[in-house]
Amino acid sequence: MGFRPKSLTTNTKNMSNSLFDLTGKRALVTGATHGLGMAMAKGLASAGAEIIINDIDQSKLDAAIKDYTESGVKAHGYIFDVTNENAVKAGIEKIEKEVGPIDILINNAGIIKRTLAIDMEVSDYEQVIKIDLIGPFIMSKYVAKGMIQRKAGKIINMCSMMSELGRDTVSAYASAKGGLKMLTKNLATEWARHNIQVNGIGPGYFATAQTAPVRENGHPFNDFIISRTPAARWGNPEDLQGAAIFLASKASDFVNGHILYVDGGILAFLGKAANE
Ligand code: NAP
Ligand code: GCO
Repeated sequence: MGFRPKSLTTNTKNMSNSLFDLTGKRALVTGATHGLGMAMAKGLASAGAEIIINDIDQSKLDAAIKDYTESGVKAHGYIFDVTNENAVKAGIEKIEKEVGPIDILINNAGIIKRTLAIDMEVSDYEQVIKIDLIGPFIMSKYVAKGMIQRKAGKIINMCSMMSELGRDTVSAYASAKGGLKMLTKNLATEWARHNIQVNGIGPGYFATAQTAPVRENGHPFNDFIISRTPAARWGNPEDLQGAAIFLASKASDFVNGHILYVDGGILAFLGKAANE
């Protein structure tokens, strides 16, 4: 048998677990009062991380903290708008003072406005870009300050199928998510030297409040997405937990600027003729 490092022969099971162990790590997930953010936060908690969540709505935050507690997850909650630089700066200072240094940041907060470009108000376009692209920049800038000092950190940006593809009505969102893909790659190149890994997760189509308008009540988009997805289903938020744990853990210490698509095969699939 060829050379096998001692650690692989003596405690492979323990070693593989320690690669994904987040015990002692603090994770901040923005917009995590429900949906994909909550699922990923609970996933990180299952790997041992201490959870900090953010939102802009106090009543949703209070309800979410109750949900986390009932799920056995002790979550700290903080209210600030990710597009407000002063609020983000103050929020991160408050978190690092009250909870401790942030080791993992998931830039999850986001909105979508579905309007054909020709009909879209510039102000609506600007709002999507502000929350979905400028927000992650502001968050990353202020969390990275401490990570650079500590020479360690994990930043994960929530990209999208629309980081790669377009479709009617989502031009603002695609612009933001396409930009977020490139922001991820650029921050990765600037901060890798400080042992900060910046990567993205690109979900396919997931069953959350954000997609409910085009998924429920017999909307034709529902059948379309199921036909366009080789896995023939919408994603469940829990389907993202493994990717989040991987990109938040030691297992991804040499992964930089990567967008990990969790899409049931959509991006791999050209589609098929109607009568095939
Ligand atoms: P969601 O249900 O719409 O949740 C978005 C969260 O972001 C909400 O908690 C919202 O808070 C929060 N938020 C919005 N604006 C904010 C701001 N300015 N500051 C702080 N928090 C803010 O979305 P989701 O489906 O869970 O998706 C989460 C992320 O994944 C988004 O970035 C989305 O673009 C992306 N994504 C989703 C899918 C999908 O199929 N669902 C696929 C690919 C990517 P309030 O509820 O209080 O407004
Ligand atoms: C839409 C959907 C998508 C998903 C997601 C796909 O209207 O096309 O909302 O944009 O939210 O981003 O990855």
